[in-house]
Amino acid sequence: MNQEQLTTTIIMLLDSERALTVNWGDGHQSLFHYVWLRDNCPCPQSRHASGQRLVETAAIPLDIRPHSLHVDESGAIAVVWANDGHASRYEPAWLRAHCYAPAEQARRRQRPLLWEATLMDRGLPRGNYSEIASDNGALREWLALVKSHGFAILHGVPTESGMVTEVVALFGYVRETNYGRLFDVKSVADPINLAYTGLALGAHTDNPYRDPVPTLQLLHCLTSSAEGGDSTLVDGFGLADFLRQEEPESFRLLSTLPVRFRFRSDDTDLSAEFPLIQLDTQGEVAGVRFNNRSAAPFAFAPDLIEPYYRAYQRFARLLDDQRFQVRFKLAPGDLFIVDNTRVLHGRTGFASAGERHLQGCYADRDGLYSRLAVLSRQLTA
Ligand code: NM2
Ligand code: OGA
Ligand code: ZN
Repeated sequence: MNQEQLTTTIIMLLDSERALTVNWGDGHQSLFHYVWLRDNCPCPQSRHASGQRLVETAAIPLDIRPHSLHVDESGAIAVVWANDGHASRYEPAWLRAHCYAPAEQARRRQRPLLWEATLMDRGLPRGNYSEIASDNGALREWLALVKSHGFAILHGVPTESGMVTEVVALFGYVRETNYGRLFDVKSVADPINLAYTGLALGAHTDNPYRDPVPTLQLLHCLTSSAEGGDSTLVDGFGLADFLRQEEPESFRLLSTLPVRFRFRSDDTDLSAEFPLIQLDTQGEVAGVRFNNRSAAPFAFAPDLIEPYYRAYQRFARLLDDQRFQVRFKLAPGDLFIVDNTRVLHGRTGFASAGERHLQGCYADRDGLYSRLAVLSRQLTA
């Protein structure tokens, strides 16, 4: 028997008052509570053909117990429940895949692939428009790069207006905002946003003044004859982890104190308040919001103002540090996509001589991940 088979082979069952203990062929032990097993019975009365649950979770007696329980001839666990005689059958591969032992959950969790400037030597995540538009395998690879790295570049996108939304259509839906379905990023007179000037933009996430924030941003280069305007990207998760190691107190302040962000124009007044570094329930970095030009005046208890400025400046300087930055210059036909909750983007300033014209739009990551999952399902079937 190979390792794969051992992990889904039941060696021994041990039933106690509230739960079933399963010993697997590879030595792992799982605990499955009876209430959990009944809740997750896969039979057609308990699960609709759509995959959605029919069991009324709230109606399961918390002290539910099996009347009988054994491993059947096919290796599955067969249970008849004492309270109502309902029969359930659980495939070992399904049980193993859903074992909730913390170590097993950690093993299954997909960690992002953190990067810094050295990613430029190893090669940036790239794809080609004509390939991803015509070949699902290539599309899957490119979307997987977006998921693992939090960004990817795409070459060969026709330099026609609106193509950036065609790229989004390959995996999801445009998120329309006050800036439009798509927006032109170029230097204009009377700009409503510093993005529409030739000024350098330090690494930032877009629209932190919005809740929910757009989780993806795309920028497509149509024209680039001006000097400057290089793109910079920083892995906010990597940087936050670095700060946590170097200066735990700064990390604590940035991940707990909320900062308000605002954007106002003639027709818009947006405001949202979040810590710059957001943590998940495990204490892992789950999101970054940083945009110096749209942060509202800090409003903390007086004794926190100076410590907060120290932490903020440390974070901002690290964002500016070449060690963490990936840098490239978009040529006409190039596009990049960023996970706007993880990767910060910026640009160097550009000259007024010549022309620089990008088109951008927002989209959401849930749709991209869904498309990636469906492609992976189809291509491995
Ligand atoms: N633009 C390019 O989030 C921001 O305010 C950055 C966004 C104006 C849509 C610029
Ligand atoms: C933006 C932005 C970068 C650039 O429009 O949000 O950050 O390269 N632009 O112009
Ligand atoms: Zn931006």
